[in-house]
Amino acid sequence: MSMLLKTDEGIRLKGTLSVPGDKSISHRAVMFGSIAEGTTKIHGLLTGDDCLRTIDCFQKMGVQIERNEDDVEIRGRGIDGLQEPKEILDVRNSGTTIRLLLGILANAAFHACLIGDESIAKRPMDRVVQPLLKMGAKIDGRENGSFTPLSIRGGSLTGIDYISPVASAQVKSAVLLAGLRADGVTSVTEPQLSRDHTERMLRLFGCEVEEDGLKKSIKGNQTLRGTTIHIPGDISSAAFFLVAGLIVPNSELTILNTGINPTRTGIIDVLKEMGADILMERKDESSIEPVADITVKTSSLKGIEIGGDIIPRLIDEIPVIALAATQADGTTIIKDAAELKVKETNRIETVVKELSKMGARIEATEDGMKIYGKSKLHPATVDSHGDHRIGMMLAIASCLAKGETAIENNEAIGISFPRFFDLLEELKHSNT
Ligand code: SPQ
Repeated sequence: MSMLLKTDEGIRLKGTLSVPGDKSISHRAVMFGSIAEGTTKIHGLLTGDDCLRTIDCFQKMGVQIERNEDDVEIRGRGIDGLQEPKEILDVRNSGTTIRLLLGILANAAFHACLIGDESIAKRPMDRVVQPLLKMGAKIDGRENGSFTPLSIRGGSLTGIDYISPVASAQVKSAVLLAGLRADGVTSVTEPQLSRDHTERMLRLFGCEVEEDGLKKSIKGNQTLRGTTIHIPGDISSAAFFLVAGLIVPNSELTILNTGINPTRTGIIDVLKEMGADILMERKDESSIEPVADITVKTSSLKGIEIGGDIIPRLIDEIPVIALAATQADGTTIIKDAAELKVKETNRIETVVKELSKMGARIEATEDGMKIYGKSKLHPATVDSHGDHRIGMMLAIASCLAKGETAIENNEAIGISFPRFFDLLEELKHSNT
């Protein structure tokens, strides 16, 4: 499908909005609720396609999950209570679903087959499969288990001390989840800190997770107990409106109840360094995940260098940070971000290709990109390539391009932000 976005002379963005629940936290809430003993109530679940896939997979393993809009009630079966699925588990576009599920299934003494869409078929699964094989799970798949389709038969596992070559929350989570039922202690050490929602939520479900710098450890034979979870707004979704409010002239936006877990707020740090006017008002301190209302006003931005330990804290926001950089004075260099190549698309390639069509001066590098500001953007026919974050970034870019911009494959946005286009239109005001 294609979406036509019209931008009139002198539009500005104004208003207060809420973004849908955090995708990473939503997946984990459904997964942990399913393998916990007792009932789990979730409020504010993201109802995008990725999280609906997670629900579907656990329903296929006999878990009773009832959903009323974004409120969900799960009758947990305990890890040992999951049933062998009669059908193939299809995760479609969701990397988090397949990788974390592999960690859970490594404990289950039955057989399961996992597939996804064309994008998932290109994404590396060996980063999760390798440590799980070391723990004793039986996994096979295309190219020796490196890609989907995959099949897994779990069983009795032994804890390992795993040194991960990549800073990846999906790898860390899969190994820790496998460790829940393994003999002994299971540890994962990563080169930089990735998002820590799994560690926080395991504690909420009554498990012990130990931390020693970048090393996270879990003892085997732990049981999760059902609980109640309130999911904050997704900072990765808020990111599109943060940047929109900064680069569209005469704008001011407030985004309510946004998750500000420090492992996710790299975008705030980077935008502030670029000169952004951002105000954060911290909310309820009692939640396991910190939350704030965030206000942004149109600002003059300057180019900066982004790399090193901050990359895992903003990896999913790089497409929209690249857009912000097209409107900054000077050059922005994004480096140490080769992980972008194995996301829903190769995000170095798709960002450079699509923003160039709109007049941005941007080039790909081996591990990131170089953006030369400031560019005047013009309308074009652009393509999300089936990647929700590329589609949303292009929709925000269209607000600077007077005229009509067509976004092809716009339906991908439903993966993480079902009402995105309606919300964007509601915030548009004329300057006169
Ligand atoms: O779930 P999926 O498809 O991997 O989603 C993405 C995204 O942009 O929405 C990545 F393409 O987010 C990942 C993120 O990049 C979600 C995630 C998580 O919930 O644990 C962790 C990050 O991936 P990784 O590979 O660094 O662990």
